[in-house]
Amino acid sequence: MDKNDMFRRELVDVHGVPLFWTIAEEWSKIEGFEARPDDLLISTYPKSGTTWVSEILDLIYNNGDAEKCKRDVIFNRVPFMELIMPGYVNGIEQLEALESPRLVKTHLPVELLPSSLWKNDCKMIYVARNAKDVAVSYYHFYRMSKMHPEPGTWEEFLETFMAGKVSFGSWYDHVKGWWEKKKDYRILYLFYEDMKEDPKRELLKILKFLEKDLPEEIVNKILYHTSFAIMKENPATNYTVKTGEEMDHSISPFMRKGISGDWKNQFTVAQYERFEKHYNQQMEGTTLKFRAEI
Ligand code: PPS
Repeated sequence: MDKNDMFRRELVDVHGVPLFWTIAEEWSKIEGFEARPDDLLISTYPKSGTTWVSEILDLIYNNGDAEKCKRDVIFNRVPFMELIMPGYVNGIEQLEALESPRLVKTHLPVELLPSSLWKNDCKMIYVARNAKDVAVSYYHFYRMSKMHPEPGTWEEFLETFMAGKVSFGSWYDHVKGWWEKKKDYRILYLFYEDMKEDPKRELLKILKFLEKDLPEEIVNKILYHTSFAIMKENPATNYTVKTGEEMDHSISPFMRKGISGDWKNQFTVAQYERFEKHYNQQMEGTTLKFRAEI
């Protein structure tokens, strides 16, 4: 397919959730994904720490062997389940070819998750990040990654984000949906801000959830290799192998800033006030609470 036909297209709704157009076209294949009981699902709304927690998990699965974790790029070690782009990638086929135990990445909201993942009672790790930092990170990602429609200005993008008209839909529905599912399934719900504040504490939570013990020395090694500075320089995690028609790192690198509270550099006071009002309406009644800075 001509790259001009593939990229910068309008999103297509699947059961009311806007998705990349080829994901919508291939939806029946994604719905039919066959989970295995020992799959570990890494679920996130985009730009919430997916790559970070994926690298942590691959290192855990490989007992902290950083060289082994450079065997391939992160999106081949932890395939993005629903990403089917003919001629580029097919997450379902990638996963079928992987040996167990598999690490599976998804950005799907709970209502769109293939049923076999629930039926097999797979363990799931969800990472959530505060909405304002996600909006900023997503805006810069829209600019550099051409599988998204053009973002427009920041002001325009922020409106699109608040309306849930971005790829994978409403942040509010996503984080609340997964929070509710936690009551009935084996879901470890983590926060990006907690990982920034105390990465060791959060890594130990992950190990407990996986019922895995690692010596202190390996834990420290994993923390070192998953710091932002190291992951930014690692070609197996920084997405720099994706270039040109897919991603333009000269517009904004995939590993951009890796901090909490960057929204303060992006939001005007008026945008902040409007956002907070809308946020409080959207998040009313939930026990889910976020920190917008640490
Ligand atoms: S994606 O495309 O949805 O899978 O992106 P995702 O990996 O979820 O999110 C990318 C943001 O996470 C930051 N990042 C990190 N922060 C801290 N530590 C580490 N190790 C780390 N790795 C990635 C990355 O920089 C993006 O955030 P921003 O705010 O844009 O810098």
